[in-house]
Amino acid sequence: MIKEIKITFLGNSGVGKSSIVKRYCFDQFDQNNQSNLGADCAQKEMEFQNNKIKLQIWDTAGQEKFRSLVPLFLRNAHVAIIVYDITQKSSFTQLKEWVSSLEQICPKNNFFVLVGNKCDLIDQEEVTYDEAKQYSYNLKAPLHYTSCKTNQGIQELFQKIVEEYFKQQEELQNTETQRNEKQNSKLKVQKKYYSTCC
Ligand SMILES: Nc1nc2c(ncn2[C@@H]2O[C@H](COP(=O)(O)OP(=O)(O)OP(=O)(O)O)[C@@H](O)[C@H]2O)c(=O)[nH]1
Ligand SMILES: [Mg+2]
Repeated sequence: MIKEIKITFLGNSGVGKSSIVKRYCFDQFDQNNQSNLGADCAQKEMEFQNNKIKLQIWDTAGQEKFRSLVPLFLRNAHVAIIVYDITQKSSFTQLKEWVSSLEQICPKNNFFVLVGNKCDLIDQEEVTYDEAKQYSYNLKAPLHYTSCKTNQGIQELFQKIVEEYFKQQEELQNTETQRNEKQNSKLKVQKKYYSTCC
């Protein structure tokens, strides 16, 4: 059976969301990429532990006027990728707004990662790696650095997301099994009690 994972990209306009998707899905980079006027969807298949995985990738528009559409693309998302541009401080300080939208829309299923994009422009950086790392640590979200121009970190980003997704699924399943086992042993004790008392 093919497992489908829905991934939604979030972040300010111009941080490079569409460029990450383009680089990963088509191995292309456009220096003058056009801003989204709505959300686009791309699909890509990959293998993970001998399983075929289909990634459904939603690339949302970062411009303020399209923000009301974002919840539509976050519902049912398995993973959110929140992107900032390492050369633009405001895209980093506004991460908290993206995180809070995500927490409101998907309170239970808010597995997300942070991406510092345009790491080829390190000489123009306005957000240091240490600052971003501290922020991601506080949020308990992994941090990835990428460059769509040089392709740095792009494959690894998606590989890690899929790995983490399966790890979380396994943990959820284990918790569920433990809960069921506890429930069953409680029932057994109750049954024993009732069968001996009369
Ligand atoms: N140098 C460099 N430029 C990048 C990188 N990623 C994206 N860009 C450039 O940044 C600009 C904006 O990129 P987009 O991918 O369109 O940004 P976006 O986040 O999709 O923007 P919206 O669709 O408006 O939300 C484009 O001109 C890209 O070429 C990168 O890693 N390095
Ligand atoms: Mg875009």
